[in-house]
Amino acid sequence: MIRLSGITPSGPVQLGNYLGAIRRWAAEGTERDVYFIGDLHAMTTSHNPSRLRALTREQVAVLIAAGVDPRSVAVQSDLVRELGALTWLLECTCTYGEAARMIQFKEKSAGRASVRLSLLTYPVLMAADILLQGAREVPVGDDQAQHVELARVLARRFNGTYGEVFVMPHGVVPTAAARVRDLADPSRKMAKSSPDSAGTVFVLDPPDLVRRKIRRAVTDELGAVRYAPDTQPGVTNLLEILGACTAKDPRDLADSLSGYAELKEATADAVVEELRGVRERTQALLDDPAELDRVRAHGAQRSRERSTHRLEAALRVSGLG
Ligand code: AQP
Repeated sequence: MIRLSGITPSGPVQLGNYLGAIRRWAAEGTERDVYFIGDLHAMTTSHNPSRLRALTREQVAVLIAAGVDPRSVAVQSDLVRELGALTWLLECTCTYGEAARMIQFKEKSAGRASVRLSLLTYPVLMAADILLQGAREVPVGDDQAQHVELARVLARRFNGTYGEVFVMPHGVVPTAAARVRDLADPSRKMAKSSPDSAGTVFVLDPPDLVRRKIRRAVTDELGAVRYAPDTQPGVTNLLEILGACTAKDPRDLADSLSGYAELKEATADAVVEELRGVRERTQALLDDPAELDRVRAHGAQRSRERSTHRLEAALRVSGLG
């Protein structure tokens, strides 16, 4: 069974990406899976080409440094021709209404004077990512579950109209994945592209910066360390992070800590320790371009080998070629 998941190079990898996704890919992934850097997805909003290239490279390095099997790592644009072709076939299978109804499109386009057409069509590209590789299992957060459902609808419609080409994928929402919130504003999730980096711990931040950000994390006036997501979101977020880094239950941790200063020190120590190895190995990989190029070339070749016959079949049954 092939499992497929991705990360978008829309900014430097942050602690939430690492604790919620990458660490799991490293622990549970196999050589057969696909963990890809979605650089094409990063182009749906305004982007800087050289920054995109650098972030893509950095993400390849972070994945390998975190222990994701290098044989399962790929860069999306290395298959841009194949994906472009399949996206077109799937766009010809999808209705405008289906694309426009995607909640993420509504959220991300709201209030913007200018919206790239690709923001509307990117769930179809995501369907192409999944269907081209024949992925059966797609681990996603709640916010992406609707996109996997669209991939299923398109696969079923395409197979039913033209002939059985695609494997039916399933979205799986991972259980108990850490959901890390912004340190400066715990009402929103930690994100790579947050307007304010004070609330975001980046995986490559030096330890003293990590400590500074955690010491300045927003808490509350109540003064008691309690696991209470609704009434104490800042404190609860720190407990979640500490729990994820130490493999302890955040509720038990709350009982063992007497004040906010102690909670912040313990969390800072745990995060610095958790990220130390990843940061050092990433830096070593970024200094070794040949190794990164080799991993990337292998990922591209493997993805192409696995998908060429499926793309050819899809083109043929559609009446092309
Ligand atoms: N705060 C988070 N806590 C736990 N998991 C998170 N993920 C993202 N943020 C958190 C998970 O990381 C994986 C890769 O995410 P993505 O790059 O595909 O997209 P995203 O969710 O939009 O990531 P960001 O960091 O929030 O980026 P921007 O700022 O561009 O929106 C996914 O599995 C995601 O669930």
